[in-house]
Amino acid sequence: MKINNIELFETIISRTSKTVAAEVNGEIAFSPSGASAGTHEASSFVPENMEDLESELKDKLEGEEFNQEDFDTALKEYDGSETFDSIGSVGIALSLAFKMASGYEKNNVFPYPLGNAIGGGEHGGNTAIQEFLILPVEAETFLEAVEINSKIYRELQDRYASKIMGMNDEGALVTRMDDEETLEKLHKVANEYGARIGLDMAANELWNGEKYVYPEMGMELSPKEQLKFVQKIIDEYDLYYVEDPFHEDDYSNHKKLTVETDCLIVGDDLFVTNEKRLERGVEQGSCNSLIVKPNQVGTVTGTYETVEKAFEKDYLPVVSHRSGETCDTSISRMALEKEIPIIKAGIADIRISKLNKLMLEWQKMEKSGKDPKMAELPYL
Ligand code: 2PG
Ligand code: MG
Repeated sequence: MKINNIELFETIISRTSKTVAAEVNGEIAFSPSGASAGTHEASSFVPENMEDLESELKDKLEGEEFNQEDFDTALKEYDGSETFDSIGSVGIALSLAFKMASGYEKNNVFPYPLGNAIGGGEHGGNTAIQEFLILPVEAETFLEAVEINSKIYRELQDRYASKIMGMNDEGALVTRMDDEETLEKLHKVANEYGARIGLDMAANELWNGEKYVYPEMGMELSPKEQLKFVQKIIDEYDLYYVEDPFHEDDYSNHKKLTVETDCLIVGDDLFVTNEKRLERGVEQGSCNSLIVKPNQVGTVTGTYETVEKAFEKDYLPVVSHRSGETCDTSISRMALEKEIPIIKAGIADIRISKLNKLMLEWQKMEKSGKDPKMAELPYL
């Protein structure tokens, strides 16, 4: 594709802090922003000299022909690092805008929406665990899947009204319950709707260098005790999905947990969508699934290399929003293009832009006789 026009803009995310939007040949994409970001992620910041950057990038890129890989390489060369240490969020915004301008393929396999029902940790809330998630595994259509998540969310609001204080950064409910009570209540309600539950423990944020700390429950667990605790709650609450149960450099305990359970053990801060970190996980047998967040690795090319490696090695990819979001729908488009079986994109608030994109695509395919279907999930 020939680059006719590049522009950069200052915009905001759902937490109201600044982010970057980029336009390539008339198509716009935004960079999201994480609160519980891993230390091995690509840099994410809004550069001060956006106007100078825009004019330098125009000089360098406009009028030239690129494919996605060459474009992403040119961005890294301009930056001078693999992790966008100079241009920060401009990197992923431009890479996503280029992809948007060159077009996403639409396959007819849809992801299951993994919804954050009750939240805590760095995203705000009473629990130490960051996300209490629901997955409507019995849904036969994407619309039904979204409806089940919405019903569970509203049911929680009604049934536990006296315990609910509001919503957090991701639109998840903030309650007065501690971690175990939340698990108990969510398990009960999700069961009634045929959904399974999961957690993003975001254990980096619990880890103080020696122990995993759960202030609400007065617990401080050594890595060995953390392993036992996670195994216990997997059994007790029939968890389908556990993300980041250990800190970002603990490949060994991730492996111990993976071999002893038959649920998804998902690396987010552990892999940061980075093919090399995933390879190390594959070698060691750590996790059987991974979070895919384009801005963790900084480019669409890097994201897709990691997704392809995951499929090759039988790791289930879960494409995910960040806690600081915009209405950008790139991850929904990626899910359809790469047939990614799960999308973690919230239930309410600004998160619905990603769900709505997939709801529209499902209905469009039905109308045109393209026979959309839900992805196949393992361990059911
Ligand atoms: C996560 C994400 C999204 P953040 O940890 O998986 O839910 O949070 O964007 O704050 O890293
Ligand atoms: Mg996470």
